Amino acid sequence: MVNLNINSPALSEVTIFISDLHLCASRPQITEAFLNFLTTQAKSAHALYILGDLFEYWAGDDDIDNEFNKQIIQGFEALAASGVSIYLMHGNRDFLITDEFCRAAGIHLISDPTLINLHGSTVLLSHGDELCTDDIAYQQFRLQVRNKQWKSEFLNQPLQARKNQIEAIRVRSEQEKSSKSAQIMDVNQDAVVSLLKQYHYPDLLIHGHTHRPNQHQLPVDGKLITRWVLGDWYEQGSYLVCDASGCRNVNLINH
Ligand code: LP5
Ligand code: MN
Repeated sequence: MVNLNINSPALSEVTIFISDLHLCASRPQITEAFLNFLTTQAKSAHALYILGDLFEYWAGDDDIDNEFNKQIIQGFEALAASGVSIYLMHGNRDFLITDEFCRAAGIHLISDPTLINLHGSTVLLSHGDELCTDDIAYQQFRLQVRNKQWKSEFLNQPLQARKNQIEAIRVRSEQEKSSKSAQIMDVNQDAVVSLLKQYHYPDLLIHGHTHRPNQHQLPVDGKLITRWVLGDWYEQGSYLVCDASGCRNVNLINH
């Protein structure tokens, strides 16, 4: 079990959770909204948690010199220098991020799932893709690409060759998604319950991936557990903000 020894925030402090930003050079408005978010809302937080899919895709840490990526890294560096703790979890798009990127950006890489303590509540964090167990084709793909040897062989190829392969997989993924039902691409209730039991019934579960921002109440063995689902940043930025009195989803305007 991954149980992170992260300092719980003081009573007056807020913690922010985001995921599924899918940042890329071809969506400049979202990039601008995100860089602006880092200097405003995120800057006033105790900690910022990014629960996966920060980037549209990540082909390897040797891409940190890319102009677009540099801009994002600088945004994080400034936020970290201002005293905000930044935590990043892998998503299905950017699980090839490793220490080099995190060091440059001043980010702490955390495992999926990670359990934290927030004002006395236990909070389980996950990207959420592993909970979509009805999506058999995706879970098989996931098993293959998360394999250590497979990753190392993939990373041994030139950067551009990797990007070309990822683009091809993106096309295939979009084709396959168009014939999958919405239900197949959502989390499986049994998988959620099993994870919550494994982590000893946390008060909250926060995840992204499904792009269905919502708050669900789930009774598990007599305990009512809240499952927060984070929104994506395709059309509009959004974040979950938690303080000692609770959590709420906030949409960003004006990007
Ligand atoms: O991301 P999202 O939400 O759009 O879709 C996901 C699942 N798709 C993926 C694929 C990623 O979007 C693209 C790859 C990311 C880069 C990873 C870097 C390193 C890997 C490099 C590999 C060479 O995760 C999608 C889910 C959906 O979430 C909802 O949960 O349904 O899953 C799929 O669509 C997967 C397909 O069902 C199976 C794909 C088989 C591809 C086989 C490879 C084909 C040959 C490629 C040529 C080189
Ligand atoms: Mn995802």
